Amino acid sequence: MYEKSSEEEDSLLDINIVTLGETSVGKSSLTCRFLYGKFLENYDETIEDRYEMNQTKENPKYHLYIYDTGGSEDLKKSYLETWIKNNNCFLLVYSIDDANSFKELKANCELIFQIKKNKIFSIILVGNKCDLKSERKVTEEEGKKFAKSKGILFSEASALEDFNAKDVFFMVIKDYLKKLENKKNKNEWCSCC
Ligand SMILES: Nc1nc2c(ncn2[C@@H]2O[C@H](COP(=O)(O)OP(=O)(O)OP(=O)(O)O)[C@@H](O)[C@H]2O)c(=O)[nH]1
Ligand SMILES: [Mg+2]
Repeated sequence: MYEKSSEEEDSLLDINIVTLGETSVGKSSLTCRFLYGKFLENYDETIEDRYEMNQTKENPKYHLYIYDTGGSEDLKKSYLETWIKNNNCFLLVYSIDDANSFKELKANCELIFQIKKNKIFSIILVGNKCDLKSERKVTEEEGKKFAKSKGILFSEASALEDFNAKDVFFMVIKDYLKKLENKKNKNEWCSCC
């Protein structure tokens, strides 16, 4: 286990990723792929699971927290705004065989922009279950077009086939770190803000 010095401890950054999306779209399956490299065979409805990723020598710069949320209406009614307020990276997950799961995410995306306003945050739209080719209801183009219109990242993925499942987490982390770096550079050059 990599031991941090007290100086490093102070300078560590918190990256809080939250998975959002309708029930059964594969939020927990993607999370499990990212954390453990495994596919969840049995469906188990989530309420809220919190994971903390151990620091490694290769990744000593940030604390990574993942909040895997449940997609039920009751949970979202009670907690959606809190999940948005408390986190800075968002994995908006829909399932490519479920048009409604894509439609619902559009509203969630708007809400993130409203709540986070001028704060630094990053969003990736994830079209999961892209292995279900014959059951596809949402085209890749539709996902890309919506993401482009909002200036957010986009990727299709399959937790089952381990296709882009880990990459979607790395993409959102990288984008968030880039935004923080840009802000820092801007502040160093501009004395008025
Ligand atoms: N074919 C296919 N099935 C998947 C994939 N990802 C998840 N599933 C299946 O979809 C079902 C729901 O997956 P979960 O990961 O539990 O979904 P969730 O979004 O966490 O659901 P809630 O916790 O209820 O909000 C399970 O039966 C998974 O095995 C995928 O990439 N492809
Ligand atoms: Mg779940």
